[in-house]
Amino acid sequence: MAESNSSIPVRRPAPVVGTTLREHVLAGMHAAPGATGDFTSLLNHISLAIRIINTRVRAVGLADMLGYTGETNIQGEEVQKLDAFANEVLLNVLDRSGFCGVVGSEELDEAQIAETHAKYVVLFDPLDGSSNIDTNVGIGTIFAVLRRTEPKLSRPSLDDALRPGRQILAAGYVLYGPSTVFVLSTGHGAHAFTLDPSIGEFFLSQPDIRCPRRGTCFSVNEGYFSRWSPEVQAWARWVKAEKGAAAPPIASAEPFKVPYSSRYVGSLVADAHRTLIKGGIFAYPADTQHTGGKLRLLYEANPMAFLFEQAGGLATTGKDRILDIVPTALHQRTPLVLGSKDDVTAFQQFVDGSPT
Ligand code: P6P
Repeated sequence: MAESNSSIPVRRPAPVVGTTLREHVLAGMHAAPGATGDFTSLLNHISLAIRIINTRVRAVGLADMLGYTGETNIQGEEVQKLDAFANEVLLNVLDRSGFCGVVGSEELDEAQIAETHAKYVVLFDPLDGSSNIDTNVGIGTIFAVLRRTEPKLSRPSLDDALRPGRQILAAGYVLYGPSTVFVLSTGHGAHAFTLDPSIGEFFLSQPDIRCPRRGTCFSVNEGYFSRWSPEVQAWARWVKAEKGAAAPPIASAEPFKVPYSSRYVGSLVADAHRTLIKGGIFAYPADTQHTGGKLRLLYEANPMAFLFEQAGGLATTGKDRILDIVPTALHQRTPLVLGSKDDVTAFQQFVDGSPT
């Protein structure tokens, strides 16, 4: 697949269920004039890394991969053996691809800057939700790809990575759940591929995912209720239809059905995937412990925001569009509210009272 030149109309064949991921990205390349095949090859390298990680995730209890390495990463989190393995696989495969000028990982203090004029930036969380590994709960890999602006005229630098998420070329996540599902967007819709482990191939299983305009489920860690702002607390009371809870001033033809159901796994990829497919809202707001939010902008919030917008959903800080944030640091954090248009808008009504 290649970056499509938005000024040239591209004819993309409608995705067909059963198509392999490889065929899907190739079709994108053929539909994009002037494609070099580099982007296609990069995505295929990412798919290879994911299939290697998946093999180890599926046997984590048998391959002495449970537990911790004894190290702590820049986030101040204990590094699980599987975190380190997934990180190493992605770094090695991307390095061998020769396409990455800059690589940023949740597990690396600093971005890796290539000596070449390679034209892509890849940012990833190699294994998100790893505190759930030992309890066999869904975990995932999240990544974003950007194209360096003038790859042949400049040497790679961190600035290539510190760009707003609206400039993302491709983003995806993999949920290692009952099946291994890879959700990918290259700017032409969001599509889910399911791994057939018997042949190690991803097959298109949910083309053109659309996040329902409104859902019936909210996903937030309510254990932190006392840490939230009064406005977020008011939203939390409303979604549960607590007595006397204020309703959002959202002008909506259809009244909201409250109380919502509550679902929270504590693994972003699992909570986000459910929200993308079923609708509703996921929120990790700022709180007194995480005054700038907990989730990382470049390799968690931005890829998720790109995918949700491609599927017709919204992704904000509770106030501002995630994809418009101009990053200032590789590991900066952000509040994240994503999901169905109406549900995210209702949240926003509580937080900033902005008119619809
Ligand atoms: P909490 C996992 O550690 C993670 O980074 C995300 O995957 C998840 O959404 C969030 O943190 C859970 O955080 O504070 O609710 O445990």
